[in-house]
Amino acid sequence: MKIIRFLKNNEKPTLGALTSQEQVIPLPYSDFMELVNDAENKKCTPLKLVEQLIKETGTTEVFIYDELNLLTPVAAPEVWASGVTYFKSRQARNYEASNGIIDSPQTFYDKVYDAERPELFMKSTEARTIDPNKHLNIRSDSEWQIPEPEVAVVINKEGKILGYTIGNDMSSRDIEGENPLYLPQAKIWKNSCSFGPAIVLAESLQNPYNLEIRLRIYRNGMKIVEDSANTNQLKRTYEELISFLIRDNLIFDGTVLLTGTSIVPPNEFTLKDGDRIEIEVPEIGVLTNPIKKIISKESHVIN
Ligand code: DO4
Ligand code: MG
Repeated sequence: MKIIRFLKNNEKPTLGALTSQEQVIPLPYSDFMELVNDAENKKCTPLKLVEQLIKETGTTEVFIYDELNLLTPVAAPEVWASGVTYFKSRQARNYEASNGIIDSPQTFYDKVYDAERPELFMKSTEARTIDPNKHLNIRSDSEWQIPEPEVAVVINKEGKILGYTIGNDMSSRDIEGENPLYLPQAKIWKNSCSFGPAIVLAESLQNPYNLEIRLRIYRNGMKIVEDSANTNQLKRTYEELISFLIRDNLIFDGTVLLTGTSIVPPNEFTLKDGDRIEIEVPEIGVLTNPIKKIISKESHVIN
């Protein structure tokens, strides 16, 4: 079962169940967590509750998915991210940090790949996260920027996995490569994160460790990057990442945790204003965002 959120009549955030015919049946909630909480109160699972609601209300009011103004499927107060959870990411981070010398001595990226404690970092807040189909920004002060297509888990405050979605951990490779202490600047800026378009309920996803992730980047209407990966290459379990995230931490219901990338566009590639990114996980959907470059002020100095 796939759950989306959209602006009904372009004004009211509304939850919906997405059918296999790409139709949307509205649900009586404005957010995903309302559904989860209602299911808990009624002592049933979100899947059972949605099935029951559809049976009771019928399909008198149905929307066409392609015509909807989509919102992120949950109003996530925070988005966190995991790093170097795939071998490919370890290689790419080493390349950035070593001026292209691949056989450099063991780096902290090698160490974190094997360490018990994973790399986890704050990626975004609700205000910095943008909806499917809306513009993601690229920074004005970076020459090497890429999308990072990632499977993401939606959790409650105890760390229980409620569902799976698709996230884009937009990254600046030159800022991170210059100095790993610049990581927050390489990862966080206005509109540097997007997720969606749907949440697949945890109970309806058969195997989250066998999800194909596909990336396509278009420029001037032409596909210029295409690649894919699979979550079967993930070095850690989702539960392992979550257990470190919630340890001694304050985590809110509806938090999203991106679980790392295994797709890195060719090293000579950087995103440009006007590009369009599509990230597809067939079991979840296609997350599409156009790219807009932040126009630099003449000087970055604040007077
Ligand atoms: O180590 C930096 C971040 C890596 C990352 O975002 C990823 O592996 O997805
Ligand atoms: Mg990432």
